[in-house]
Amino acid sequence: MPHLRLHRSSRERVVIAFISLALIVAGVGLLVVLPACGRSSAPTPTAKGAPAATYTARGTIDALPTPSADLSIRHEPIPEFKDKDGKVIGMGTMIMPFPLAKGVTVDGLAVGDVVEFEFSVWWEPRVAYEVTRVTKLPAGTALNFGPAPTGGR
Ligand SMILES: [Cu+2]
Repeated sequence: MPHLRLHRSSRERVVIAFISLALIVAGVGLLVVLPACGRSSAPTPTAKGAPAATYTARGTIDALPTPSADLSIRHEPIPEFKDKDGKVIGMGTMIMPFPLAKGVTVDGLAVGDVVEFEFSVWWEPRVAYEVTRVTKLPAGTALNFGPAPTGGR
């Protein structure tokens, strides 16, 4: 009976199609679930504890952050800057990368802008800086990039 045989095989095709569909759905489900698990177990970026110190400084925006580079600021001397042991060593003018603390944005800032900013320092487990606030100062605000007045070495 060619007709019956045809009927059977088309029913088999339907069953195979359903099994394939089920496997595809299961596969896609795994792909969706696995990265979500990976994301939730990722280490938090701010597992550093309380900062050793926080400073306020002024400078100009040298470069805005990109996916591969931090915000870069040319800052005035920071005479009160302390080393790992708490000794005041000061920090002279430099162009320095500043990772942004969570929630801090540079919206409205452009290269060359004069800013006042606050940043925290950690020495443990390794030296790290994070900008916690960036405030734009009026254009033309005079900065002094002179040598650091420090008691440092
Ligand atoms: Cu610096």
